[in-house]
Amino acid sequence: MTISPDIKQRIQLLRQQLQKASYAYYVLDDPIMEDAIYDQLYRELEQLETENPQFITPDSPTQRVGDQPASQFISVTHNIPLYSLENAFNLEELKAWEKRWKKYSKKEEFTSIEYVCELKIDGSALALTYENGLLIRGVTRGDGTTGEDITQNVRTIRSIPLKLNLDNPPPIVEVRGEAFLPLDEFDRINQKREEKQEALFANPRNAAAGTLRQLDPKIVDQRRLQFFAYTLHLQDTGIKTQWDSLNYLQNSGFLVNPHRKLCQSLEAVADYFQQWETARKDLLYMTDGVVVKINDYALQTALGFTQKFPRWAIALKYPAEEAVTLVQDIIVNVGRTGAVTPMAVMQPVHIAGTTVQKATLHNSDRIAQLDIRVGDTVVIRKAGEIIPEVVRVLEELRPPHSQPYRMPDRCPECHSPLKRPPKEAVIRCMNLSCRAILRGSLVHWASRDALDIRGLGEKIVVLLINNQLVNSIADLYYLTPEKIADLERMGSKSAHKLIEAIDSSKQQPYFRVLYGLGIRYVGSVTASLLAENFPNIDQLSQASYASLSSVYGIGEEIAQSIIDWFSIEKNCDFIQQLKEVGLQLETTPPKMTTVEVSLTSFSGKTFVITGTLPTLKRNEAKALIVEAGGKVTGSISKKTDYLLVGENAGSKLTQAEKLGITQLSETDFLTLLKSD
Ligand code: 0OX
Repeated sequence: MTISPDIKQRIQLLRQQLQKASYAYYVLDDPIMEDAIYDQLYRELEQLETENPQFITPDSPTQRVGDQPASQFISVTHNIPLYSLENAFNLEELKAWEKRWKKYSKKEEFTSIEYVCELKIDGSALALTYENGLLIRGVTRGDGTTGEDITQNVRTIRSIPLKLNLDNPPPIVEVRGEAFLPLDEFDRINQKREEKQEALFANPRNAAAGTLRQLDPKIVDQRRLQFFAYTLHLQDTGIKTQWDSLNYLQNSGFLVNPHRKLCQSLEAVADYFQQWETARKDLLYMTDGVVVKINDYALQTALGFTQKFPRWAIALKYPAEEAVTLVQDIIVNVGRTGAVTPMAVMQPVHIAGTTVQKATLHNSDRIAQLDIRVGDTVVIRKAGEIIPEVVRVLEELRPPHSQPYRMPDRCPECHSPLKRPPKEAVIRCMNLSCRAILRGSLVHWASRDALDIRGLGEKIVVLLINNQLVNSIADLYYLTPEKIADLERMGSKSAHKLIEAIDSSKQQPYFRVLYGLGIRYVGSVTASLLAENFPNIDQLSQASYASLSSVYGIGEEIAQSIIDWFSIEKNCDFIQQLKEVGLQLETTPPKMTTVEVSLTSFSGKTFVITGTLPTLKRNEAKALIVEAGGKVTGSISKKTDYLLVGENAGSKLTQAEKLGITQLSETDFLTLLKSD
């Protein structure tokens, strides 16, 4: 059969378009094509290539993920060793470094020195080789002299070009940089692992390193690693500075960190370091310092290397986010779903700007894995917005006669037996009348994205329960100012205010009530979907498994969880009580009650996201904004229109407050999106 030249041409065009779209999405962070269109063109290319395999080229977007798992990785000696960086921990040490290299250079005077400042990405270093513009090898750092050939895995990283975007690519070039896992991707992977009862990754760096050493490239492909390029090894070019090499890398199609800065003095370097000490907390990936490099290649060459480090570069590190402390106790916390989470109570320790006394131990598997005991000395870590966790136990410092910790077999609150449901990593209190479950349910009911009852926080909830004023959510609606005025620290004015807030919550829309019920897997996005498809609670309570799971976005697990919830008599009584109280249990046309803004369109609006959103992942929120015509940026400025705020918001919240930028909770955001 002769192949029509049209097919070859079509394949080439498809490839070019898909490459462009992928570059715009993964490197420029500025998509030019809808996902659905990309998928359709991709499938077309895939089919044409299957039918005409002679046209497959290694740089085709279809060739990113290999289908043969490796049996092992081959060791490769680096042509040029990958040096590590000398560390400085404060500005004094930075100054001492400048003095040292100046002395070493033996030059009398330096009129002007330029430094390139780069954020120090906390990931895994890689060396990539391109021959005639094509990626031929990707190798881990290893011990700096020898690494492992992980080309198959490297090819799955979308921000690494398979082909350089250069008209006349050099015969050979080596590019180095850092592969890393964005924080939201790290959270997603750990959440999945928790569901599957697999050991959790302690931090994004370990997760990135572990992923790169996976033998099966399909697994690597599912964990969306990214790559920032920072070193170019290229002979006989006109490039004379680190700054120009970064721009060359960017023009060749690599993702180069946009926060790099060319500094004309050590003072400017110090300013950069101080500025990023706070700002880095809002980045979507982990950084642990700033890398300072002498810009001029000639001076770099003159200075050369010590046994271990280049003399022309230094890592200026931020204070450790890990700290050592003593475990005073191990307690368990019972959440609103009855899930029992063990926590280490520790001697207070200062870490990443806050004093920490408790760290999560996740579940009994993690306890067994750590073998953590009361009296142990432990390393704890606080990373980004992740709650502190115990990374490891320093067993050498364990006191004699310590005993392994055993999870309780009864609920610490209601003493009923705890159970570990099949296929789950957590153990649960199954007593629906447990006070801990009631406390958690009330706090959730009153939370910002549910019924948003201002003034009803955990402290008041505990007082209401302890004084036997509230025994269920419905009881809230029978409280009067007189009944609560005598509670600790509650004057008549706040009593009136709280009762008013509780009363106004009766006007909150149906989907917020649904979210407030706390049905497992029903977050605010799912609650909105349910409210749209089952416009009143009776329809929802009688919905079949088939009709629930036929709704786009409602998976089997959610459908089953809803069925299970409504099959419990106590829950049906609860719904009846809510009806009697007068809560909204059916869909009414959306009203903008929470945010006093009227958005006609998201188009052209700039959003910043901070903190952990209750249900949406950052990239999901981002996708929704972009889809509706808006833009998401990483930092607050006067141009920011909205700040989407979740739990544990960082400094962006303070900045937004200062600039008077409108804040939206996830629910506010979804309400606006719906009315858009
Ligand atoms: C980083 C990073 C690491 C060049 C010579 C020694 C270290 N983690 O972000 N290394 C380097 O540079 C090499 N730059 C960086 N930005």
